[in-house]
This record gives sequence, C-alpha cells and structure tokens, in this order.
Amino acid sequence: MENELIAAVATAWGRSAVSIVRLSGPGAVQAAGALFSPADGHPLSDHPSRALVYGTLRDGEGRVIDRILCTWSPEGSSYTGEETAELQCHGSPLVVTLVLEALFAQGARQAGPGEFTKRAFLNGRLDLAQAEAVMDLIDAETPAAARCAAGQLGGALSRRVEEGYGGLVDVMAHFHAVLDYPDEDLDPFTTQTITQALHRAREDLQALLDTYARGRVLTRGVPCAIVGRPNVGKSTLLNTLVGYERAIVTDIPGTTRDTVEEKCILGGVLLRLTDTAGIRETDDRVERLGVERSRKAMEAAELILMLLDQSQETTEEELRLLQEAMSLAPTILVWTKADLPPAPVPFVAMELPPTVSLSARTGQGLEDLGATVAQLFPQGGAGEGGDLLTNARQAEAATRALSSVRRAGEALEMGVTPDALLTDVEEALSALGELTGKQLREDVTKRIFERFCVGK
Ligand SMILES: Nc1nc2c(ncn2[C@@H]2O[C@H](COP(=O)(O)OP(=O)(O)OP(=O)(O)O)[C@@H](O)[C@H]2O)c(=O)[nH]1
Ligand SMILES: [Mg+2]
Repeated sequence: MENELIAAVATAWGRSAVSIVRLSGPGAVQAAGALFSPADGHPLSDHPSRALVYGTLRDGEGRVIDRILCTWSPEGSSYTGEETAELQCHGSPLVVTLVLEALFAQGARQAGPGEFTKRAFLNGRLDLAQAEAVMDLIDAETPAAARCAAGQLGGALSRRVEEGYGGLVDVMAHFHAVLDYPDEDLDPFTTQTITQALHRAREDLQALLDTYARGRVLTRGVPCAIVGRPNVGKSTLLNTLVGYERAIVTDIPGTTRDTVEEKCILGGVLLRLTDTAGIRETDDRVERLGVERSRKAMEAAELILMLLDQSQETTEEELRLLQEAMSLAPTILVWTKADLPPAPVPFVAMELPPTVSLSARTGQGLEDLGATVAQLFPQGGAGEGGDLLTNARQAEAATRALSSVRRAGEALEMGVTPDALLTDVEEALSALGELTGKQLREDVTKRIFERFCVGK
C-alpha cells in the first residue's frame, strides 16, 4: 500500500556516531511526536518544519530510549513527497531496534527495499532515470561513476530524453493536423519538415545509444581477463593490482587452476579482473578444465591483458593466443618481469596491440599500464555530466525508440498514409516515456525499486 506509514533505518546497520531512522506517510509527525519530547517543552509539530529539534525519545511505556535530534517535513516538501519525520539517534543497533519497535507500536510498518524512493517517484519528486541514479550514486565505485550518477540525479539524462520526446511530439502534432483535414493533401513543405524532424530524432537517439558503452563502463566496470602461458606472472600482476596476495603465486608452471576474480581501479577505470590458468596443452585433467575456463573468461572479457614474459623466448603458441585475444576484445600486450634480463625479441610479422613493459615485482611500468587502460576507456569529459545511458533497461528502451523512429522515417519515404506512420511515432514516444518513467508498467517499476536497499 502506498499510503501506509513506513519506517526504516536509512544509515548502515552497525555501531556508529549517529543512525537515522526515517518515517514517511500520513501520520508521520504524529507518530514521531507521540514518542519524542522536545527539550523546550513544545510539541514537535509546533517547531518549524525541516529544523532540527533536540529532545528525548521514549518508548510507548515512557522509558527513555535515547536523546536525539528530530526533524519533520510536511507533505509536498520531503524526499518522498509525503509527510515525513527523521530521527537522528545514536548509532547503536540496539537503540535503532528500540526506536523502530516503538514506531511500529505507533502504527508504522517496516519499509521495503527502495520504498522511500519509489514513493518519491510515484509522487513525481524524481523521474525514473533520477531514481535509478540514486542507486547508482550509492553503488558508485569510482569518482567518475559517482560524478556521472550525480549528474543523472540532477536530471541530465532526463533533459536529454525530454528534448527528443518534444521533437517527436511536434511530429505527432503535424500529423494530427493532417488527419483532421483529410481533403487537403500533405503539402511538400510539411513532408519535408517531418522528414527532417524524424531524421534529427534518429540521429539524437543513435547518439544517445552510443553513450551506453561508456555508461556501462562507468557503472559496471570492464570485465578484464589476464591471460598468458603458465608462469608468465599473471597471478603476480593480479595481486599487485589489487594490493594483496589474492592468488597463489609459485614458480611452478600451472599454479592457477581455477579463475580468480577481483576488482581494481586502474587508470581511473573500474576493472573486474579475472586471473586465469596459464593456457597450454596439458594431459592433467584438472588443469585442462582450468584452461577451458581461461578461454571462457577471454571470450567474456571486454579487455584482455595478454602477458608475455620478456625474459623467456616467445613461442608460436603464445603468438597465436595473442592473435586470438585481439580478435575477441581490445587487448593490451604486457611484457612481464622487466626486472630480469631480456631474452632475444622475436620477429613478429603481425600488427601488435598497445604494448607496455612492466615488472610486478618492482612496480616499474604499472603507471604505463594505467595510462594505456585510460586511453582505451576514457572516463572524463561528457559522461561525467550524466547525460548518458547507464543500464540495460534504459538502453533497451532507447533501442526500441530508435527502431520505431527508423520505421517511421522509412514509411514516410515510401509514402504511406500519415495514420500508419503515427503508430510508429507513438511507439517511439512510449519507449522514451519508459526511460524517464512517464509511462511505465507496474511490474517494471516494482523490479527497479527492488534493487534498492531498505531505508532508501
Ligand atoms: N623477477 C620477477 N619474477 C616475477 C615477476 N612476476 C612474477 N614473477 C615470478 O614468476 C613466477 C610465476 O608467477 P605467477 O604469478 O604464479 O605466474 P602465473 O602466470 O600466474 O602462472 P600460472 O598460474 O602457473 O599460469 C613466480 O615465481 C613469480 O614470483 C616479476 O615481475 N619479476
Ligand atoms: Mg597463476
């Protein structure tokens, strides 16, 4: 039910200086006021809204729970758009439990995941792209991702989508005018205007869709496989990048059997690293299964670090693996063990990918690796404004909008009647409406907000 009084702790669970308990819905101020006595002797609701009021919080039986700061907001000017109260108590899980129990006794119920933000959306305080940005900001793992989400929260993506929406609404208006006066032929001037409008919508939508690659890198990071023959130093590199001894390292070739996954930030980019078993022909059953997994990791990767040991001669097999890597994803060739004397450099008749030379042991060359990653996945610039697509749901809606606009354009060229074309434009509008949540099915809404944490 959307109009029930809900309560939840909004801060992380655990011991801390302060915890905040949120209360939203009809009767929020009354429920808080029944338990909270301001130190100045006036009831909570007599204090100005959104001011912090100091006082004592008691349970229903009058026992003191804590001395807290409390604030309230009237309907229409809170995060959720509902009447709310926030109780800042001391950051003790026990105190928080007692506060919540006391509020439940006043008729509140526990809020579900994302329920506050869902109400904010339903009450028009945020559109859907902004609501998703709330979650992205909380989940951000790099400064660039945080800045992008903050931009989206400010409405950057929504504004871009609205512009496209406006253009298509103009097209609709034109056509409705034509439909209303069926006796008059569509004059050439109108046809041209509409063709142009559809063309612009197509370009805008394509440009918007193109932002998704970058948006995905920002929010999800780049799946990155570290591959190479046994003993080239894959696990050592993983450990160096993540800053602790995550994978076992020995001088025995074939040490890593299973894939090992870990995240790191390199060149400002979030990498989802997978250290793999060294790829070679082997009769060992376990190792062979490991090699299969290595190949799978390579296929799933969006960046491959192909390691070659510069202190050993490069084999044909390694060059074949390098070629395979390059055919699968952007690849960086990493010469490892730069602290050891080099073996003769092989003659290679193929074009090489971006190359760095490093020693995971001394750390030399790691900065070059970071710079190369940053070049392949530039993070700064436009994306940080937040006017880009960052999740699959948004990209799917934009794709649908684009194909409808394409169909409309093609239909116009083929000279179909305006009403046939309108259906396509309407579909494009409805897809764009889903993006910002103007038009949305309830099951989709539900799924989106379930991704949130309780208390948000
Ligand atoms: N001198 C030097 N030795 C290194 C460097 N990186 C790794 N090694 C050594 O090379 C050997 C193999 O390292 P690993 O990281 O286990 O190699 P791997 O590629 O994961 O090997 P497998 O798991 O068997 O495929 C170990 O003895 C490491 O200490 C380096 O930068 N310099
Ligand atoms: Mg290893």
